[in-house]
Amino acid sequence: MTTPPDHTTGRRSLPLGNVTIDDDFWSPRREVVRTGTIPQQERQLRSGGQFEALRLGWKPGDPNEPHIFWESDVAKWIEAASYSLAKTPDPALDAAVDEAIGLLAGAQQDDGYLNVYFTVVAPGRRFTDLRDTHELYCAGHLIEAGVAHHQATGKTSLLDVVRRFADLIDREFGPGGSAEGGYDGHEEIELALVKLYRVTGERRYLELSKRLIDARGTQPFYFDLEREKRGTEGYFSFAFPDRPKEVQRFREYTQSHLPVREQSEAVGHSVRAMYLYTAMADLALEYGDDELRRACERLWHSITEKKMYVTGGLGSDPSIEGFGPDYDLPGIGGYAETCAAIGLVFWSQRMALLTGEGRYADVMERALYNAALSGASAEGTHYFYGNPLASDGSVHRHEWFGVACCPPNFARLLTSLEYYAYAEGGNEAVVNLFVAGSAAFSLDSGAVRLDIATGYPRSGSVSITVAPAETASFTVAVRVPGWAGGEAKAEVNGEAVDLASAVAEGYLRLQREWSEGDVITLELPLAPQRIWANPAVTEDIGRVALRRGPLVYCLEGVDHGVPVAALSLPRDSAFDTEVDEDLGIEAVVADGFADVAPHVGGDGDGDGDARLYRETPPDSRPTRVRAVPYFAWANRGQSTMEVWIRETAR
Ligand code: FUB
Ligand code: ZN
Repeated sequence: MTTPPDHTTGRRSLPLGNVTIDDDFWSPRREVVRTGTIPQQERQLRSGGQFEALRLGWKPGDPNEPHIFWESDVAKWIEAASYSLAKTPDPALDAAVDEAIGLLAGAQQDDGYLNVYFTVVAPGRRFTDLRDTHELYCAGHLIEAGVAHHQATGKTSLLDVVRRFADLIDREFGPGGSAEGGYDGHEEIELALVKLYRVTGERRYLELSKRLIDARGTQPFYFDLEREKRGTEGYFSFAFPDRPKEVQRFREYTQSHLPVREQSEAVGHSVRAMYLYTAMADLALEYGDDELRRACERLWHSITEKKMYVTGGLGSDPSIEGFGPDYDLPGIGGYAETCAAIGLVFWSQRMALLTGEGRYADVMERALYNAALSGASAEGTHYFYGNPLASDGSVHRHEWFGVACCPPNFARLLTSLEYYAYAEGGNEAVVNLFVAGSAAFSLDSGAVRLDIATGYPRSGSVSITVAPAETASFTVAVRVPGWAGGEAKAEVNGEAVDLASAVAEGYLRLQREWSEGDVITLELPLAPQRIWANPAVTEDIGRVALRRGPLVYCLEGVDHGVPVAALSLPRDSAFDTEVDEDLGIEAVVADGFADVAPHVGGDGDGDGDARLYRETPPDSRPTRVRAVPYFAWANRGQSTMEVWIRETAR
């Protein structure tokens, strides 16, 4: 296992091998990914042609033309499989990964170039349509896979391949290169190059990332220049026929309307935005670049105060798979792509590392436990692309997609949860997520292990046993989630800690001399909470959402005899919790009402008044309203669903 060299400033996440996860909530889900999701995705990639295309055998006229995204699907699968292999040896999976890497190596051209589409479908057109054709997006995913595979297995087979490709890109996008001054239409490679730098120590990869970031949005606009040079509109003109007329909108679509350092409002395609902002935060940390950091902070404000669903979902406008105007957060008809929530997990983690502020990890937790986790079914083989906050009953997960970005993204997130749970920096061990298991830190004062016991998120009790190699003075920083709202309690070795003075920037910072066996306990309040949206979100006026700890809840028709739109919850009704045996987690229940058509004749036979309009109000019948965690919805058949519940005064 290779540990990234220490040439970063501030905090960094722990290497995967330093973290063990043995957790009632996450371990079964990760096992499902290992035994169900990863094999299913391998089958899809084989039967769909993604593996086969790498043999470069496709010829004009053949069916199943290799698609411009395909390497990214294979790469994300390799990345997920690598993380899985790092934890659980599996010779068959290892062999399948080696086979895929062998195919990639075979598809690589002598000069290092690696992209099937531009090798067999559109040869001679490399780097001529950066805006649309995802060349650098695929390259970025390949680089991430190469880094993950090397870190997980110690092998360099894929790392060597992607380094040669990155070297070519460095040349082509550098002075005198064919794409000098260019950058990608779908950001991804920028964050990947930072990873490549960290694993190789080669600074030119970091500098290339910064060049791509700084070129973006400068004038003259590169995408205009390349179009003039090319003489055609670009690969996606069939999907965006109005693009030539909506110049600003489509510059925003790729976040290339302004230099990134001048951007303040999150606009355009939300997955692209997340990958871009992640790289900006990475670079802000690596270079100590305050201007980039301030841009990240402004964009953060734009998203979390005006554009983020309560689940951590992003993107309300399906026509661009991206952000709508401020406060535009429709339920039905919204988008909230799984990849965007995963991207928000990435960016939040980087912001937490950059700033040391817990509010960023709060959002990471929100996106992880809700909008990202809903992306796959309980059995790990069906997926959501969009994760809407309401459904008329027509929404369900799919086995695969023509553009299959979300499924392997989900797999790589769950298999690399280790990276998000902890961080270290200087003499501080940081706990960001509450996941049972252990974590080994290398602090200035020496080695320290933390053993975490918790039933989170089903229970709010977290016990952290501190085990330094020898008694030493250092800080353990434990995130106290913002949602705990001052109700959290903590003890060290049974003695109460005054959180009012010990919590700074969202972390309980315990600096003292620690000895083996010292125990920190944190008690987080898990009583269900009501949440209301700013009335500027007009769709949510008169509605309330429910949260229990990090989990946002929703109503599903399957739990009620009526469509969920008929249900309402009085503002003062008390909550109970009960275990949902099917879902294996607490449901929240309360007394509410169901609006039904009045009985005809009052004979109680259940026949409703079928007239479309009437002069009398509907019957509002007392009913038990039952909410389940959003991530778990659509696992019990198709039915209606709502996160934002109609609220009544009484
Ligand atoms: O374009 C590549 C990926 O496909 C995007 O990130 C997703 O939004 C989907 O369009
Ligand atoms: Zn996706």
